[in-house]
Amino acid sequence: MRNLSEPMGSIIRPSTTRRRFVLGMAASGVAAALPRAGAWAAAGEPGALTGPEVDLDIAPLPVNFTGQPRIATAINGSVPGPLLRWREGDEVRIRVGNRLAVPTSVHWHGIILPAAMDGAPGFSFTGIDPGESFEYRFRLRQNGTYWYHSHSGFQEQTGHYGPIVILPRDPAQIGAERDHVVMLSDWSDEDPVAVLRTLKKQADYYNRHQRTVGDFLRDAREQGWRKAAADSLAWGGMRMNRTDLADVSGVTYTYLVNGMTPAGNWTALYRRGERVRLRFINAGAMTIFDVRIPGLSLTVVAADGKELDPVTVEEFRIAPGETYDVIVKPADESAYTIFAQAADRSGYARATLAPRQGMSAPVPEPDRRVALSMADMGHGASTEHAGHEGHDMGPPSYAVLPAGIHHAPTEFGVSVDMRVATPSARLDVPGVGLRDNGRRVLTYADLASRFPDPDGREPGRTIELHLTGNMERYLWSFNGVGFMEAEPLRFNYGERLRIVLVNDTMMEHPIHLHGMWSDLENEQGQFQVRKHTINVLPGHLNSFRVTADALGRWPFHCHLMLHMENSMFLPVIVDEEGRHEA
Ligand SMILES: [Cu+2]
Repeated sequence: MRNLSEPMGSIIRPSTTRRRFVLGMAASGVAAALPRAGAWAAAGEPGALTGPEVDLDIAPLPVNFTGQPRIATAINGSVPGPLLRWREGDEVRIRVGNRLAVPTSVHWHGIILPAAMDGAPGFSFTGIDPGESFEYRFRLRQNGTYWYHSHSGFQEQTGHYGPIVILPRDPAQIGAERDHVVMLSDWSDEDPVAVLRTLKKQADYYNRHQRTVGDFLRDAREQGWRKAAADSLAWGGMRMNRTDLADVSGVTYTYLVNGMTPAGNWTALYRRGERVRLRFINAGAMTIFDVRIPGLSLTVVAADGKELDPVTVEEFRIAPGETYDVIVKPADESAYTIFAQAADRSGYARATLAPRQGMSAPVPEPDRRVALSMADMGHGASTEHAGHEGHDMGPPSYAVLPAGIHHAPTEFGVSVDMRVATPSARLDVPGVGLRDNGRRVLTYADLASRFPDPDGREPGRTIELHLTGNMERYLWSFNGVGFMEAEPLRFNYGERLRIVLVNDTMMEHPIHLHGMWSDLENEQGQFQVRKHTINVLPGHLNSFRVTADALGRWPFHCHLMLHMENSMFLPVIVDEEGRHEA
């Protein structure tokens, strides 16, 4: 174990007790004495496994991220697990051994493969019992940045995740002299089961940012009394706590980059003039991150593994499950801070890009916390269009739902405490806390695949699903129906269909469909970008196309772990029996 009598005080310079906790007492959580441990931490380069045959060993591992010894769920003795560097076209074989006391699994997030290899227990796969092993085998039909993680219990929260880089068969169109994985995650010393129990008792427990009269007065000063009062009344009327931007926060989380705390300062090396490809992966269980590197422009070249028309920004939001590849080109030999603040501003993950180990650059303070506004919720969207004011506009029209949105009868029950009447379909919305922050922030409107619609057919039918919840009871669902009661969604094998997601809650939900791509559409219902995880903003509507070319039973769920568990989760069945109509 790390010698705790040598705190990292000279690096941390804590201003408060809580800040010290947020930054992490220990440099890295992984015990240095164990074999292969700290592969990520020690050299600043990931422990990579190359070649099509891989052995992964899932076992408990003593760690210490905060000064308190804990047990993580590790892969080959490290958190994250090893980088799997594969080549497109190869057939890979991964033997996974389970040395835990409970069943485990490995899900290959974003990889197109047969259902039996997908690794979600209870679907086309039974899980890996203690002492048992399982051999995964599938051919790689794609390239790019992906990741793997447990689909069993809360193991992902406790360290069971790792990155995948699939090199293209043909040389990449977008070159870089350096290549680093930047895997973001959130660590809690609390047992995730206890965290969920706490949230069930008091949903705002980890939210230490309740609004006060002082906040209202500040809003009034900045926005004028009328707007502040109108906002306040509207929120009061919906019985919502508008500051609840994250269920679980820096109160319990320490945010990690490649398994290193902010104090540990994981460092990516570069040489002057190099193009550096940074492969960001959000492996956080419950944390949406806002990422920037002060002093450098970020050219985003891939989303969820797939190449984009490059777009240059200063900041991007990344939700759990998503990946973004970014090219930076430092022109000097300075250190730069890779700064990933939690969307609720309760803490941050931090790393450094530098020509040498041991360098560092100033670390920004987290931005001021901004409350969710009616504009963020889409309610204000009609007044954002030039020339329109007030509430006398007709109902908005949606290209993908010509008859308007439809709340299912199941949405009218105790499991749903809010429905949005006029969701916004706009993609050029940065998300709460990023609006007008003075930086050029990536939005989904900026993401354009470098290829036309890979299917080419218009969707044959549309399935409308609402993302629903009851914040106070900490219940999450599709259309007000939790996983246990839900009828599976049925796709006809071979069809092209459209899914419309309407977010009736005040939280973002990164929705992930296994086994098939999610081809995000623009506001007009045209193909825009191929993804595997679509982060739907509060009060917004997103649509995507699916080609149902993968037989079997597949999970479809929110990638916020406690939302998935509790239980924004639907089974999808792709079969050839009969026709299924919307
Ligand atoms: Cu969710």
